[in-house]
Amino acid sequence: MAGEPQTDCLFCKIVTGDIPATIVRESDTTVAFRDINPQAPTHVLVIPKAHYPDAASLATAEPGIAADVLREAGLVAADEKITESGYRIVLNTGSGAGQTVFHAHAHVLGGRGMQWPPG
Ligand code: D5M
Repeated sequence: MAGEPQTDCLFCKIVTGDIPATIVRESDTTVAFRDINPQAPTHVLVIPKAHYPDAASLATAEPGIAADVLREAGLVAADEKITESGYRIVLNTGSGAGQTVFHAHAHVLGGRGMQWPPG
């Protein structure tokens, strides 16, 4: 069923604590933890506790939780003191765009200069 935990999902296992992660924030609906392969001095992932394969399907099914993910991303940036220098929220969607984990997640990246367009 949509939103239910998936036994083969890495991020569902982080939500349940079956796989360890460095958690930096938690809300009723979301968890934020440090990316295992950081691409910037700050690189935190914000995920919904409910399982949806990507951000668009989350926003369609649970727009309130999608908004929670964005709010928490902003709060991570504030905690990490990167709001003034600027930061990037990335929602890779589909393997062609670089998505490797099919549980919705927002990357919060900051603490260094950024290029545009992204690679
Ligand atoms: O991003 C998926 C991200 O998930 C990628 O940047 C690595 C990160 N990752 C993978 N496994 C872990 C664990 N166990 N802890 C923390 N971070 C992890 P994507 O947009 O799908 O490419």
